[in-house]
Amino acid sequence: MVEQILTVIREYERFAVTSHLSPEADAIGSQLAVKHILEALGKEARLVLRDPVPETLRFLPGADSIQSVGHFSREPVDAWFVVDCGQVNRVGEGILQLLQDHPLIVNIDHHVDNPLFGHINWVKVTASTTMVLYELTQHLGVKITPELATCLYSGIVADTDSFRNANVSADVLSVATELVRCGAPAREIAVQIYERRTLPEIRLLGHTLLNAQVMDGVIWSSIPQELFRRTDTSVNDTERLVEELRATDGIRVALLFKEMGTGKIKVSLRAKKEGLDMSRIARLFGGGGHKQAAGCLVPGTLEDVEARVIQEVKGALKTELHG
Ligand SMILES: [Mn+2]
Repeated sequence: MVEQILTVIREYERFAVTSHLSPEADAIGSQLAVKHILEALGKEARLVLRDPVPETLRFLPGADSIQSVGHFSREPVDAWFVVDCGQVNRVGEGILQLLQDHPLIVNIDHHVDNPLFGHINWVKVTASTTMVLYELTQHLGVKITPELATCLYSGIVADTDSFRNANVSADVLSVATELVRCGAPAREIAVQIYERRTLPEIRLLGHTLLNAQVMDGVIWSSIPQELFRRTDTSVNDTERLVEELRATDGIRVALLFKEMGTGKIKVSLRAKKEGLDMSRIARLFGGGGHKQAAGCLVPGTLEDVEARVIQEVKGALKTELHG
């Protein structure tokens, strides 16, 4: 499959690149990395995302070139790259339609449950999609500029939760080392990703921690619409709140429930240790993700969804304990 991707890149000239809804550093870092790689080879790359680039990720080199669906040119392209998408419908409305009739979709991802929706698929279970793209640069012999290094490194930092998740390996650390050597500004990237919370976000974090409940090794907190209103925040301001819950000593699983105001509840699931599969539980509710970090969007009320998800998590903990 790597060979096929190399052939596509060498044979064709015009590419489009996209990623998932609510894009984070691995999604945008991967998308921009593909652009830098293609342009280094003299190819044309157009980028589109359904959701806007978050303010805190605008530092990623090339972020300004990412277009909204409305502004995206409908000029034909030879191939589409879809990066960091565990499911094709995660690209969102508008882009999904553009992909549907295209004869050449290249799917590059690291989600274990990726159904290989592309015509060419390179799905490797590793820390980040940018890890896979680093490998692509090695196959292509593309020089890693500071800009490309910044995009690749940011994806690794975000998806390892700053080198703290179980997906950190010697390989991940050595790629990260190489990227810093190539000019990725490690401290600057850490500040951009972790230390740019607004005061309303900090207040929302405070409420989330105050409202947390713990039972049988599970910690959870819920954010009703009313709390979003009171703190002048939205679901976009909940990045990494669940990781703060997971920092509690002695817990096994952390859950965050967010009332979307659309009759649906967004659930983030985090396992403290390897072994418990959060993506399996997320899939029961129509979601997906990784073993240690997963999510789902569930129709229902806050109380109802809380009860159902917590019951599944407790069941999984029990099964793990007793065999
Ligand atoms: Mn990712």
